[in-house]
Amino acid sequence: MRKIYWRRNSLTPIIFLVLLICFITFITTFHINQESIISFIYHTPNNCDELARNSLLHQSTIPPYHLLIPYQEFAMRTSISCHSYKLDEPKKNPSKLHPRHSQYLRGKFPYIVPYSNITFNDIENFYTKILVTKKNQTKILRTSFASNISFENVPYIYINDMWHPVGVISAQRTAILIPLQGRDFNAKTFIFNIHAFARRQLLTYTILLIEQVHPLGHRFNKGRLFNAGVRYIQNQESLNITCLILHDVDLIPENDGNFYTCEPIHPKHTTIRVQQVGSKRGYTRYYEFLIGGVLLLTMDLYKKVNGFSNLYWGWGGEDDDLSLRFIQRRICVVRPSDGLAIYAALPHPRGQRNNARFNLLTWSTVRLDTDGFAQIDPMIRFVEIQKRSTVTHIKLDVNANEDLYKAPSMEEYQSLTDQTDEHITTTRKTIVNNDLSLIESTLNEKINEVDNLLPKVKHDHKSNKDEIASVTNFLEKAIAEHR
Ligand code: BGN
Repeated sequence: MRKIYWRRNSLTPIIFLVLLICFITFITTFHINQESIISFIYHTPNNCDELARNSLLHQSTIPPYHLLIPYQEFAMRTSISCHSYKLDEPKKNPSKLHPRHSQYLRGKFPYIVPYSNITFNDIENFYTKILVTKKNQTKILRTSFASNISFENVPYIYINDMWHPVGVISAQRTAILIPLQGRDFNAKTFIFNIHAFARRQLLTYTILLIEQVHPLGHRFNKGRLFNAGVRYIQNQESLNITCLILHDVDLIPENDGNFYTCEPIHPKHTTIRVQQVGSKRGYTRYYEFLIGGVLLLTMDLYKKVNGFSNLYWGWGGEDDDLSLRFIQRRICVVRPSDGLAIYAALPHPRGQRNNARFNLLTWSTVRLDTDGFAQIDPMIRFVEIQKRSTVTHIKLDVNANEDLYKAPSMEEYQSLTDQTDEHITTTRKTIVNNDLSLIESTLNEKINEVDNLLPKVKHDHKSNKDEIASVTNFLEKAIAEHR
């Protein structure tokens, strides 16, 4: 009886085993092939001379297991929005004050555009002398650099490189980082206004202007400036900064309800609606998933995505690159409500656009660990650090060690862009074609195998049936005889 039972079921495990082996072979072959195709394409330079000359390519050692993110896709969604997330609204805590409990908040607040002759000394004097000596000043002030100033005189004190509200411990220790090249007037207007704004929110804060003084011209590298600024803050351990505010120099926040506090586990983007100073066209909204302009995040988050890429020279893209880094690390971005996140934009000439940005963005997530904050040190040189209480002015060479980290000229960039464009297109085609033909040939192989196997299985099946019949016959006979 035992024998019959075993034979009756012998077919199912065999077929199952054969199919399993086929499946495993198929999956393994497919993956190995795909990896080796991609790594072959990206690890092998087309032209060795070109590779040696061009450090940009040098740094793009692209591992084989990342997806390409085509421009059309990320333009639609460069960040993940945490739609259901409610911004932190802590209750009043006497030991650590959140700005929402400040008695100085005034809602939408008019910014000041000073006369163009304003100097950094004027700003320093204003906040450390003029304003401080006018106790509880709320009436209008006239100065040589602006008229009708009605900033509130919030009691503040400057200790150990940070501004502290008197008698209050703020919830966070904040650094406002402003990268720039030239744009002096924007910087002075910004600093003049942001102190008043930060004070109405009772922040404990410091302000850093991070200026690129070398190289000059259109080769502005905002990513390197931010990375350098964050490194500076990290090195000043006594500052003990818990919240980084990455701020464009031309944007002035207009509503006190736009709290300059970091959320504990999400980056916060606050530039939702922007109006040009003096324009009658009202506020414009940028694309939904922009994170450029003003971004607030903790040091931990900054390190988690390895900060900014160091490869974006000229205008545009570095912020979208950071977005992609958040996506890669599964971090979503939060935003305050539209009514609060409003800014005035100061006028300035437009920077030279970076034609290579689309291609750089395509490979962004692939470079995450090898191009960013952790790699910044050899690329920068602190030229000068000028400390005032109202601003620490850091002047930087962001292209130090040129041999290693040479930035291509605009012409080199253009040719690189053209070359890379073509390169990407052919690469994608090759991958797709290879995948398709691989799938097709593997399938054909499997079909052949099954075809070959079928007669044997049929034959086995028939002989099994015969054997079962003869044994059953034998048993039936035996039983009958026994009776
Ligand atoms: C985008 C720029 C950003 C910039 C915003 C707002 C690019 C990359 C291709 C989509 N991005 O278009 O860098 O902050 O405009 O000005 O150009």
